[in-house]
Amino acid sequence: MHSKSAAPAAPEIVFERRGRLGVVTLDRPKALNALTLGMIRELDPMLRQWAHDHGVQAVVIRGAGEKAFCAGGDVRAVYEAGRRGTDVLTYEFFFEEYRLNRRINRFTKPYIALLDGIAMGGGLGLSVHGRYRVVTERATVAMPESAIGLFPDVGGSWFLDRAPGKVGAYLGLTGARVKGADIIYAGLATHYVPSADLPALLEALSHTPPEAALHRFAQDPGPAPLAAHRAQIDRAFAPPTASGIIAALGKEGAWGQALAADLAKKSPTSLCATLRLLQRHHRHEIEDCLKGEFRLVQRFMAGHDFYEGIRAVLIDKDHAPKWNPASIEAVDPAAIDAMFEPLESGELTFED
Ligand code: QUE
Repeated sequence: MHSKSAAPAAPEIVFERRGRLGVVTLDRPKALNALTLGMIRELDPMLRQWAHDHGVQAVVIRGAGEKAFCAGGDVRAVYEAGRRGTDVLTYEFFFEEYRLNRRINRFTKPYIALLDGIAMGGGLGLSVHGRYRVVTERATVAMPESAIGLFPDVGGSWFLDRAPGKVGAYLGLTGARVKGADIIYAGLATHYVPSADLPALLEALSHTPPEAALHRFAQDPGPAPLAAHRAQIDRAFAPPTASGIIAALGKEGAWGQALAADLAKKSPTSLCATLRLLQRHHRHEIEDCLKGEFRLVQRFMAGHDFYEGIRAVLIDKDHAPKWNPASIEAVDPAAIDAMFEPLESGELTFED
């Protein structure tokens, strides 16, 4: 039978009103709530409407299921579209995702993300730009794109730049996964609340000013392990080139040598572009950051390493990508700078 089912397709994102709260639930738990273009196309207009709805005092966003807030963008769909040569998705997905990231960044009402599981890449783009980000003991946060031949986008050049010292460069280059206290230390979250208290927090948010509700439930996350490595991070990630950073890590004992070995597995183009991105966008506004990231992502979509990275990590899962260029020394710095040049057409713009 090919007749249409009477039941609508399962929604990927759910919107509810609870008192004066607008609640968003990312609802693809089997895919770790990875963000699809369809979800972006529902969330963006809902936020636009809620921004002007006097009955909505604040917005909460969370992920369905036990494991994830949002593991990232649906890069597998982008990969398949790009490989077929139908580049509308490789264009539209990032264009609309980055516009949504900027809408969240500029949202004038309290926007509260509940990070009770994995939040990576595109998942951070849906949370870090909001006014409040709550992490639990189950939160794991990372910008892991250098492993898939991409770079820390979704405003990464804005929010990693605002982390203390060289912590942003450390997170963006290595893709390090960080937990509770470190997430707050890096500026990526604002409050720590035990997972078991989230239902009560949500209830309080539905009838209490967000600041009061958050203050009532927030606990001390304990010491940040990252703080213990701050001096080493600031020294090792200070050099202006990727090869300089790897050499500096080699002089930071076992900790640094393990990180240098990690970095050697990442896409050389990704590492060089990430470093250049952070340098070029230092202290820039969100629109500038996203516009530059959009130029860069379009160059990555036209290149090699993104397709090889997705193949190695998400398709074949051999975790043995063959990067091209294969080494940092073989990456032409002029070619990296050329990736930031204006697009011939279709630059990222912001309308409202
Ligand atoms: C690096 C990444 C991503 C990744 C793995 C990496 C990423 C991403 C996903 C992902 C995970 C689960 C899914 C999905 C995508 O994995 O950005 O569709 O169901 O989105 O090592 O950057």
